[in-house]
Amino acid sequence: MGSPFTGLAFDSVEFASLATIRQALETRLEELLSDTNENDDPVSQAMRSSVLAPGKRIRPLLLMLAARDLGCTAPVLLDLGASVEMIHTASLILDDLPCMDNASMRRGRLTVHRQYGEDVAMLAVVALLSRAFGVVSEAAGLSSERRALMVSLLSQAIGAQGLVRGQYEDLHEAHRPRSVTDVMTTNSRKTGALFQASMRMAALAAGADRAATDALDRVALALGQAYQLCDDLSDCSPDHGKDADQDRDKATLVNLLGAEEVRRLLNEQLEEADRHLTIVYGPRSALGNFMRSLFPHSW
Ligand code: GRG
Repeated sequence: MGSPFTGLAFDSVEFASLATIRQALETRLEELLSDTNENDDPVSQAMRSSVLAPGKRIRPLLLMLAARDLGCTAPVLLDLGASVEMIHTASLILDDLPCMDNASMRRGRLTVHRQYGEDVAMLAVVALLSRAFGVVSEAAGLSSERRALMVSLLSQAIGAQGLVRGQYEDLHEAHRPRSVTDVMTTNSRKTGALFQASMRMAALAAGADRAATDALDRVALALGQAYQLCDDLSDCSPDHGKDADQDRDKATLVNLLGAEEVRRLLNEQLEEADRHLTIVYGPRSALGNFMRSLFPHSW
């Protein structure tokens, strides 16, 4: 297996640009998904092609920048980031299936089930989740207690009260009349949960104290809300690689409140995220810059 931070000595990560960190993550993802000689079967191909397709890598970058700016530059950050990206990609593959959003395009490519069939797509989801948990449980340089805590965080973020519940609500309740609070709770489960797990993993990896961990929690949840609000407005880093107009008949906040009010709520969430970020890192941080880059029309 290759070096955990191929092409980049990790102590230089302290000063590395976002582009360099992103590239190191891509390389690590490739390594982690190609580490046996027997991975030319359709499921392995589907895993690689979906994960290595051009995603924005928001969750791993949040994790890596949050930990690095707390003083942790351990190579294991790449593995933790890669595992979160595998879980996120698994959720996208499942979300795209005919029984869910029935999407044909994702990340600029045909969705996995369109390319490989539904059976392969579902098996790739299971295998990606399994690979992600394997990577975290074997992560070098972390105590077994921290590894176990991270596995537990991820399992809760995905599980019946996390992404899974958010997805269920989205599928079964979004076409009925809903309150603003209900929509925001679903958004938090669909998006906030994995942002939060990423930030908590960063805090654990860096050995952050309670105050910093709590502040990062608040950042993650506000960011999750902001990201969904922005998505509703189709206003942030537009993902041209997926099917358009999937939300037309849904109880989104734009449909419930109108675009102007949603813009106000968006600014409120971004201010909340910024306030808590400043508590941890001060007014100028790489994480803050990255966060702002996700909302180009809102700063
Ligand atoms: C198998 C982990 C797992 C979960 C099962 C299917 C499901 C439950 C959850 C899906 C929830 C879902 C689709 C949430 C949307 C999250 C979201 C904001 C997706 C878009 O994320 P971006 O913009 O996409 O970061 P890229 O492609 O850039 O990574």
